[in-house]
Amino acid sequence: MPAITYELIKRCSQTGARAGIIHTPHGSFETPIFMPVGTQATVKTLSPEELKEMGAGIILSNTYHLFLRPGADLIREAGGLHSFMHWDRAILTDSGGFQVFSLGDLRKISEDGVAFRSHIDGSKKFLSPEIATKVQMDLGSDIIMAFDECIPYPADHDYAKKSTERTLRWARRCKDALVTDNQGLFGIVQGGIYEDLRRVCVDELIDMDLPGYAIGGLSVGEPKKLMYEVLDYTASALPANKPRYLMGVGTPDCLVEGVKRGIDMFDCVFPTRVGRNGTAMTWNGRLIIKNAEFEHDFHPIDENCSCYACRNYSRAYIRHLVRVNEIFGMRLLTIHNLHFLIDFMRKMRQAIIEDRFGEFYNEFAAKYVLK
Ligand code: PRF
Ligand code: ZN
Repeated sequence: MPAITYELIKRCSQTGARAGIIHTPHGSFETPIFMPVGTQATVKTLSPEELKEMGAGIILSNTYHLFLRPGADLIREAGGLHSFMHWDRAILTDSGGFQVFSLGDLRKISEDGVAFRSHIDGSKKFLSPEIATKVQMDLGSDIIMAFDECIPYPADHDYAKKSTERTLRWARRCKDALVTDNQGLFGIVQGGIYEDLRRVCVDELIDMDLPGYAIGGLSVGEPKKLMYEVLDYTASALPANKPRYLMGVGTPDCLVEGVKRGIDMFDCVFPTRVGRNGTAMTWNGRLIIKNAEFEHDFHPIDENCSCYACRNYSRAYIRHLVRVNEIFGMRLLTIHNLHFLIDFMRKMRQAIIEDRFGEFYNEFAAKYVLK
């Protein structure tokens, strides 16, 4: 049995949406799912118990950050990331490719890998497909991501083609470097905004017979309409019996559009980051809790939300905490936002199972205000 398997539960009769279950060595979770981001081996401000209470079945962490600090050796010594951070459900780690490429001038890319300077102390570092895979093996992540290049937007066809071909060679090297049966390697589809490149990339990755596939290189500044077009042909070309993961996407409107096109997994810093900035996510769009309009508002963030923050605290109180920069205010908004998104995914899944995803989609579009 491969470490990671996908079980299809129900397919929507009108769209590409699907409900499933993903099985991992650290438990199973229902899809479509949103994965909270725990970059530094913690989902900022929350304990694992709080994450469990809101129903998180898998979290994402980052090779790049943990490789620099505290280092893979220390986490291996601790018995792996699960034991180090006291999280016994599934963990997916991103490979570091994306983070390294965000460093701009501080990096130099070659066929072998990427030389870069640490954003912490400026020291020289190197990541390659082999090193990124070895680090993720040491971390003990259930799902290991291939080391890729996220092509910037815009990029011309020639650059995108060369980069995508290298990402494919790197994916094969990651597969060769993986020597464990209880972790699964996901390939990452790149190709920029070019259909021919996306299709070649999908075909080559399918030939590698990996347990899951991610779509990378989207939500990098391109218009949303273009992202949905790329998603249309990319997601539908991926195998139906494997999980599909759209990387770095997590606003409600993009989640609905992704699920509609058959995406099963998402991650994004959005809910946690905007929460720490004083913003609450709701079915009607974002609430800027800091705003003066909430000064005397003693209602919860959302009357219908069952999260710890909404059960016990008012908008006025949370606004006060945010304004005076109290950590508890950040915690309450992080709890609410993650609870909201996990619940949002659960409601989409239920709609798919009852074959009314089309109605869910229309109701969402009617209510949700893009800001
Ligand atoms: N590659 C990797 N991680 C990512 C991305 C990618 O393209 C993105 C793009 N949205 C987010 N995170 N490895
Ligand atoms: Zn709430």
